[in-house]
Amino acid sequence: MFSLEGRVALVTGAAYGIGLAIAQALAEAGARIVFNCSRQETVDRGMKAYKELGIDAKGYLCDVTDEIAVKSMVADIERTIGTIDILVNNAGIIKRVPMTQMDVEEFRQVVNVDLVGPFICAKAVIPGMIRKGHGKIINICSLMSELGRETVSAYASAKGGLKMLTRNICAEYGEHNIQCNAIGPGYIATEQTAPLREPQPDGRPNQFDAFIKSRTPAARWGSPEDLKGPAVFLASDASNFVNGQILYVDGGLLASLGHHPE
Ligand code: NAP
Ligand code: GCO
Repeated sequence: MFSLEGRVALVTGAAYGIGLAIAQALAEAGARIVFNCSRQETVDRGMKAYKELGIDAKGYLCDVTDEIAVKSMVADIERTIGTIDILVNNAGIIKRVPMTQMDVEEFRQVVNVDLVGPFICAKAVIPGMIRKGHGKIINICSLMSELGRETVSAYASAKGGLKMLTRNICAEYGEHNIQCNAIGPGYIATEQTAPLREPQPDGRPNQFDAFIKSRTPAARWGSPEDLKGPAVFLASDASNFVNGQILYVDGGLLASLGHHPE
């Protein structure tokens, strides 16, 4: 029930980081991988990574906020490879700026990529899934789908909206045997969170690094590898009666108040 043999998976923004790990897991379960990024150099970086992993992936230069480009990419995938069975809405950005100092255009850009992009991609693949009689959509949410913190107002707003888009796709398309769920990663060690982990300019440890380790029962940052199993589960027949759920893969962070300092 965990096999993805014969399935076509589009993982957006999957040149490195969480997207690459998820795509690798889906490939190891048998899926054919397609991915896209908004910069050619990133597509090239991704193609090199897949080749080194022995994965025959196809990469597209496509910005998830550009509906015309997304529809063209999906049509080309359907024509050259096959109908998309699995969509992972992974592409995302973050801007860490105190809200009162954030330009409205910066706010709009984050929401555009992190919320409008998944809408555009899901809207493009659902018709094919309906024709085929099944489909899996996995949105990559966040702890910020549930919690706020300083400097991430745009990101939290987008990821909170993505949680509700997940539930709405479930409600609207469940009758077509389409399951739309989300993975909510905790704090994962990728390029996106590097500024939260790197030592301070004077060489002292990053206080946020210590904070996250104290807030997380697992007492560590997650790795993209930690997301592989949950992704295969939600992409496979093993989750055919799971719909509209957010699966938090956070080392227990959301369940805990955190350790009282000694
Ligand atoms: P990352 O290292 O910053 O990678 C983001 C990827 O998305 C890159 O390949 C990037 O390539 C692509 N991308 C960005 N904007 C795009 C656009 N407009 N169109 C297409 N592709 C685009 O991020 P990550 O840490 O792996 O995170 C991946 C996802 O997980 C994001 O949605 C993030 O919000 C979410 N997440 C991350 C964490 C964490 O702790 N790392 C935790 C929870 C959720 P280009 O720049 O070339 O387009
Ligand atoms: C931040 C981090 C987080 C993680 C992730 C947590 O600045 O707080 O980037 O937002 O990326 O979303 O689930």
